[in-house]
Amino acid sequence: MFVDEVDIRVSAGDGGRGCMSFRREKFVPRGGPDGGDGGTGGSVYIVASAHLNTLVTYRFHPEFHAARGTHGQGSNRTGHDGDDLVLEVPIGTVVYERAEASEADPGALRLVGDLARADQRPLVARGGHGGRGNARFATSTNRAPRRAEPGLEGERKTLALQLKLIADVGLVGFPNAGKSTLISRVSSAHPKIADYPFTTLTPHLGVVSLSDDRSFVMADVPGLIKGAHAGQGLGDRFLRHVERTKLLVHLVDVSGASGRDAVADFETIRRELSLFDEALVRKPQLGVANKIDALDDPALLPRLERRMRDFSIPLFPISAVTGQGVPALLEAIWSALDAAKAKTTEDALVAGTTSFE
Ligand SMILES: Nc1nc2c(ncn2[C@@H]2O[C@H](COP(=O)(O)OP(=O)(O)OP(=O)(O)O)[C@@H](O)[C@H]2O)c(=O)[nH]1
Ligand SMILES: [Mg+2]
Repeated sequence: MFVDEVDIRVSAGDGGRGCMSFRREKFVPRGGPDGGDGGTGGSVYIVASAHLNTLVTYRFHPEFHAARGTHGQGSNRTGHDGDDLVLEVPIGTVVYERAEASEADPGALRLVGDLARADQRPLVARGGHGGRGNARFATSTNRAPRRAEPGLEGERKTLALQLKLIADVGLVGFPNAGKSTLISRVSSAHPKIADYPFTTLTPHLGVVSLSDDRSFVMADVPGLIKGAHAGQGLGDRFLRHVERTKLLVHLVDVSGASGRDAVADFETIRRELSLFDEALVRKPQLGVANKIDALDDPALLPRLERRMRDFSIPLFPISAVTGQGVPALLEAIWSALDAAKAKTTEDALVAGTTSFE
């Protein structure tokens, strides 16, 4: 089960109580104060782990508590600190804190951390400090303080976790365009393929290997239709998985079997992408005319090519079923990725930063 959005509640441990106690010793009539401090409560951390690829475990288990600090004791014994709690999430998870929600308002989100790299580990709820024991309150004028503090409460938070897959290339297009057929041909990913729309209900990642140890990760994103940004079809909820890709591959069905015009399909999807986020259409893009084995209007290809050229998008005719044109497409994807990487590096240099990846 693929789960890419979930709310969880985390509570850090409360601090232990400070102790009030006085020394009792044989032959010492009045011992001084010896109440120890309470221990600190455990904190909650979230860590990005390469071993996970969905948030599904949190769907069924959304409440987490770190251990509390134990209370201080006599003879100046400090309470034990509570153990921290570390929750693992897949790399690519974005962690938000949700403001107090009400029935009408689901609560505004504040970004806590974007876990794009393994082992990033933000603190999400801090454990409470332990209270001070009465030994701490002794002064020259008050040698027998009858005062100790309670521990402080640990932080309690509602977090919204959102997974954004990390792929180099995102495949976008209408349902039935052949996205899943292509990814299963070029990688070992095997999403369901069938001759009806919305076959693929969740994103799939595939590693595409080329000669000379070159490889990249491709994401098959469930089909988009007109009105996706307003929730039509599966809506645009999966589009955030292509937000981080360096390149979009826009697949269009040119077989004519859909009964729609391929050029209009291209324009529709482009519009849906820009309505979701203008930055998506500014990404480098490649166009793919799929199903050329079943092309019945030869005039369609030049027409589509011309329209894509208006946006500087090159067009690659392929058949995901027979494999025709696929090697050339993969090489073009590789070159475009290379160019995109070089550009990121250049931008980073221009911006004067030295820490680019
Ligand atoms: N003739 C022909 N049929 C193809 C080609 N590529 C895909 N198909 C067929 O088109 C249908 C849809 O393919 P899918 O790969 O499931 O399409 P999709 O884009 O993943 O569709 P959704 O998951 O619904 O968004 C299947 O019946 C495929 O066999 C092709 O190159 N030529
Ligand atoms: Mg599919």
